[in-house]
Amino acid sequence: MSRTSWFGSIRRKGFWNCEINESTEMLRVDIITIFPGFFREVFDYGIIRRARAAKLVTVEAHDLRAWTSDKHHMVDDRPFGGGDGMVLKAEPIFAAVESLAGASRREDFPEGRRVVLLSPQGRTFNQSLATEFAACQQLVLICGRYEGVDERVAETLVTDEVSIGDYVLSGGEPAAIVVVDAAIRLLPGALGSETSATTESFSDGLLDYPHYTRPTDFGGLQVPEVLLTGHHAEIARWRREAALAKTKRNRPDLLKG
Ligand code: 9WO
Repeated sequence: MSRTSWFGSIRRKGFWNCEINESTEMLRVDIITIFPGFFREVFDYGIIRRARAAKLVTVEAHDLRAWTSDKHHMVDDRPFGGGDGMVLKAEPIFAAVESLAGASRREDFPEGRRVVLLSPQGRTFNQSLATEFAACQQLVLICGRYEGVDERVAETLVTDEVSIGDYVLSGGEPAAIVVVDAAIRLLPGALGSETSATTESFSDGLLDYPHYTRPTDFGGLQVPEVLLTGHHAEIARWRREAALAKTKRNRPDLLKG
């Protein structure tokens, strides 16, 4: 048997075949935005780059203007009831989701397909929601701009209205990057063998313990002695206590739940 036909037979069984992976395991992320260029490089680094190269995920940013039907490609309009600023129109957003996800009402999306609106009015994003998103087949993220998004998008189209925290941004794009990053690093195989998602912050409800590397003396700033002893049990105890102390100081809310 020649080398090429042996390789071909393995491929047909699907062990190394991306096309089979694509229909089963792969996460597809579609971002709807009026600034697709905003995302040009952010997904080209580190874990996300590696996950894309390994075909664990595809990420695409789509220009909302492509789904406008008027000759001026209007994505925004003035608010009913008056007030300053503009509101993103419902129609192009519904059309974009229809074409990217195959439906435009939340009850028509199959399980495994989530349509997310990033907005300060959403429920707060956390590690648990990141885990749910990582288990999806497709994530469609809608980035708002201007003074807001026509509320019919939140009322009937999206499955999740999500905030990454209590502050106002100039648009949903930075929040979409946060959500996509948190989900992708949780995909099976995204982290190298050197790192485990389960040993990091939040997996045990505490903040991470402090880290140090060489030199041991940095202009008089010392590394805690215990970390230099090689005594694994004592190091583990020190790390637990340091994590707890840091959580009490910076995030007491995590200890009350
Ligand atoms: C603008 C504004 C101006 C005066 C008073 C109140 C205001 N609220 C807003 C506003 O919410 N603008 C949004 C900007 C419109 C939708 C997109 N924008 C957005 C998304 N800002 N912040 C987010 C966001 C998304 C997810 N997590 C945190 C913030």
